Amino acid sequence: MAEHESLEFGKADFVLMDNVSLEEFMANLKLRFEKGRIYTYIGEVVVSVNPYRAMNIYGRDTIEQYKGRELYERPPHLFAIADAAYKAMKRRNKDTCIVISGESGAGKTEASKYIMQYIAAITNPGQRAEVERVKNMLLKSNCVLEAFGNAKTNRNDNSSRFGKYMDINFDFKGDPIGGHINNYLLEKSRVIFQQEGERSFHSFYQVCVSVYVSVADAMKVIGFTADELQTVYKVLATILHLGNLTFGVDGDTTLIENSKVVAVIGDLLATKEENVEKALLYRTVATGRDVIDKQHTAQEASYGRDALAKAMYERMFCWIVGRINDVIEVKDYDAKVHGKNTVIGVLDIYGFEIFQNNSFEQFCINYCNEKLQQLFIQLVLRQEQEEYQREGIPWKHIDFFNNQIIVDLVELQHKGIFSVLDEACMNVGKVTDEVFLQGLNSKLANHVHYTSRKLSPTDKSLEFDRDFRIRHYAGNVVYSVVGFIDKNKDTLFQDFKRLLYNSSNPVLKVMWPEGKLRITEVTKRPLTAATLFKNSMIALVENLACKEPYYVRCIKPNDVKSPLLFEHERCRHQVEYLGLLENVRVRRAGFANRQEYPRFLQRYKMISEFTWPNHDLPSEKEAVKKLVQGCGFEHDVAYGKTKVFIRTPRTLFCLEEQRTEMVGRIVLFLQKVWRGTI
Ligand code: AOV
Ligand code: MG
Repeated sequence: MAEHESLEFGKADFVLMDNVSLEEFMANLKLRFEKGRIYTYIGEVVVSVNPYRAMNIYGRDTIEQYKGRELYERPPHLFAIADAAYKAMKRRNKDTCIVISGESGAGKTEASKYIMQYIAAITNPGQRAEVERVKNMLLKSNCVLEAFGNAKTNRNDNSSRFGKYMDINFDFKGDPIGGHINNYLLEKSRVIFQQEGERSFHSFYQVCVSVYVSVADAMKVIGFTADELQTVYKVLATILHLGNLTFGVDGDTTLIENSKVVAVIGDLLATKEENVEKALLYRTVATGRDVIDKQHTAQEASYGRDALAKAMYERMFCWIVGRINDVIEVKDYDAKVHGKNTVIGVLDIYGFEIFQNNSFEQFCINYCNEKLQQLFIQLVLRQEQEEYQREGIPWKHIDFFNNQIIVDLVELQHKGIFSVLDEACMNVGKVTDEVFLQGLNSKLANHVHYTSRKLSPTDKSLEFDRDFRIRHYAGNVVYSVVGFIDKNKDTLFQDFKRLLYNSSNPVLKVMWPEGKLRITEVTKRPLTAATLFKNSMIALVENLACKEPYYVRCIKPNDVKSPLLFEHERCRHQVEYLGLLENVRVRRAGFANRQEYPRFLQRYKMISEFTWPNHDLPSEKEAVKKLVQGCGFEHDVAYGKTKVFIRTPRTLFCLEEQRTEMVGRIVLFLQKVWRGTI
């Protein structure tokens, strides 16, 4: 429970509600939003409502207020969660992670930046140069990745179009000594197409104006060389020029209509004009022992051009992440192998989104959000309840919607949507989006979370034959199958890879190592985009699940970016699908802290005459009972089979205070004995 806030701002922790009801929850959320209190706890989870205005709550003075404090000592804030994760890492040697979730535009990326700023501000009191360097790199990398990976969408002017997980490594002093960024599926189709009202990645616009100066500066600080920066500009320029290329036909010949552009591209890519032209118009194929050049149709050539633009951008993005990792990764061999090296991971992904037209990218993004919701369920709602049952603590089960069924619908082997898609892609003969849709309809006809125009012909939301609909945890989304097959196969003709590898620009060449292979050496079918994404999501969730998680649950108050508007229905929907009320119920009925009896006794035995220095009770459990009774905390504690459960954090805080006092007294006593004054 947070103190130092008067009740006029509502309840700082939803756990303190008089009645756990949706109405009361919403009233409290609204009141706090209107009073400028954008953060509220559910125990250790932070609920955040996007204020859509600059808040004066992230400065140095605020940081000082939270530094080293316990969660409930100060009003709710992201800083308190960051500090809790940091303390757990430092005191208990635990790897922790901060998972930030919420739909598009809810404030995840902003939150992740404030969290990183906080961690940077409270560490390295000794001003060690190497640690300062690492911190600077970590902060600068945000600005670079946002330039290349974010774009304006109809949901958010600065929408993350890639998933980002950043590990920060700490040494035994608790100072950051390095980091590592994992990036997930960039929405590269944005390079060639944007829905109405949207834009391509910021980087394309920043090339033209001075804003880019700050990004370029950040890149220089990180260590990108002048040649590397030049290559980045050239790749962006190439993509823009590719967009101007058109193809036509003359009899049997496919040709480039505006061939001047080809010369420009050749120049930018440091390769011969005729090589560019050939790669755009022909495909080298191996037939038996022969290698022949097969001419593209105009349609194939356009497809190739778009694939090239997308692939060049994606490859450059991954290369930038790789270069940042080169400079932030823990270098010191000792720190890696011998030193205590703990991490705090910060996850900031693309939020759940529904657009006018939803395609493969939205499908992947929304699946990613399902996975994270499932993790939240596992860690916060399910395991918690299972532990009470296991330990024999009286417990009334709290129901919640388990979205595992939707996760399975997408990712299950053989039966899931990704499997059906991969199968359709491998079809011999006809490989079309319609074949994929037929596959879905035949395999998933009876699934309660799946339907399509064919299965529900009278359903108004399914306008076209190509539509299918998924009932996601966060709402219904209609997807169009158009483009699923292509995007999943993600084909880039080998000729382009060889073209880029053979560039005389060494920076560009590095991005395309597989261009080294000759046509006859390329045999393996690459994994599909869906399979790669699924595997990366499964690995991500496994990685998060083995860390101690801290959650920030972001809510978007309205769709018009207004700082004043709290749209009740919009917010209620989010509170519901995020499972926040269930979170309150579990938390309220549950216990904030638990410890195994021996560990608890070891830590607090000095505060009770029954246990200090030793106890003569039949078991450690009995000894803990006696200790707790003696301190007067009986009402706030339950005894499980192997662990003692403490309901409110305040009790633990009191125990800690008493312990600190006793340790002080014991030390004083021992000093006196030592000096012979006793
Ligand atoms: P998202 O990361 O959750 O969306 P952002 O963090 O980009 O959302 O937030 C969207 C916009 O809301 C920002 O550009 C700010 O204008 C505003 N905003 C968010 N949090 C704050 C805050 N704490 N203080 C002031 N303004 C804020 V997405 O990446 O689209 O899923 O994909
Ligand atoms: Mg974002």
